[in-house]
Amino acid sequence: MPRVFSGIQPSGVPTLGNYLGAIRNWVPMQNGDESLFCVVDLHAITVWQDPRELARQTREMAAALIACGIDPKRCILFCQSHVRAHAELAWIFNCVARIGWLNRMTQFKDKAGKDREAASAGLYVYPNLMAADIHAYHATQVPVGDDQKQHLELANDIGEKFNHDYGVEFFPHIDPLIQGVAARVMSLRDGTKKMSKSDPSDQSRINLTDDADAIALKIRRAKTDAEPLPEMVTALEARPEARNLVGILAAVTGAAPDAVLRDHAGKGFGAFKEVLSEALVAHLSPIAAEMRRLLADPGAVDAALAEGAHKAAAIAEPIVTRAKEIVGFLPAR
Ligand code: AQP
Repeated sequence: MPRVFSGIQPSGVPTLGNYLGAIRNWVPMQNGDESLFCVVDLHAITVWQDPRELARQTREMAAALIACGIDPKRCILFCQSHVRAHAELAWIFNCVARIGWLNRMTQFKDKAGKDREAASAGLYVYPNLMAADIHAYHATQVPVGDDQKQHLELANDIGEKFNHDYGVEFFPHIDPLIQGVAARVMSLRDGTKKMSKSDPSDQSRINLTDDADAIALKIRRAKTDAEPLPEMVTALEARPEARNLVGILAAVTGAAPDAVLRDHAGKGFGAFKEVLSEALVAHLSPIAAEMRRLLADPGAVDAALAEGAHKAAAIAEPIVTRAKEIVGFLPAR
């Protein structure tokens, strides 16, 4: 069974996008020490994080993952900064990756905004750290939302260049696993922007901690258009907000988008939004309740992360030690 690795940043409360695009797909991939799920706090600080909030958000993210079905006894769940191998291998990869490769990364352009000179150097080399996260475990399967495809291609370019430059077959090829009808969930305020936990507008997203009233209000206010719903999803090509809401309902109910449309074709969004809110509340409220229960005992969440870090380090350290030998570093005694 190939080793699986995936990560999520503790940069805010996890959203419906994180859940449908990533977390829920991790649940059936749990396979003991062959599956690693990581709260990537080193990535989170590539943009400013309030230090008083970061530790709390990290624990909250771990609780969210457990509440969504990631069981620390059936996989390795840990916090990235607890395993040094990530940062060490990332430095080597900073020296393998080419600036031209990083210049092509669209996520850097989106996140840095207009004033690129003011972005952190960490944000620029973020994809090298992501490559290290995966290669430090010789993981070959990486479940992600489709926004991360470009970073995974870069991780493969880095692994291949390392192998080529040092004349070894050390880092394996990584396969992205991009799944589900809602592979990319879009903002509720702008159907051309992805739903993000750090979007300044809370109305743009559904948080996994939102209660029924908050969900209903956000869906009622979600941007739509004046046209009735069509019969086929192909007719929603030029209607990103409508397509997004249909995709979300399909994803939470497990129906195909065309099947969702068959029930609503010819109608406006009023009734559709009510059905969508109800489906979201039914799906998400048990997760929010479980998160509250877990966070009532923060010590237990921290203990689960500590055990995970111990197991993760036992896999990554020999791999990164070997990478350092390949590079020619004098072994530490
Ligand atoms: N809107 C989305 N639709 C589908 N998948 C998504 N993911 C994120 N947003 C969506 C997937 O969630 C996983 C973890 O993402 P991350 O937290 O590491 O970083 P991100 O992609 O930058 O997520 P956010 O929510 O947008 O965080 P911020 O606001 O901090 O940048 C990834 O697999 C991602 O594909």
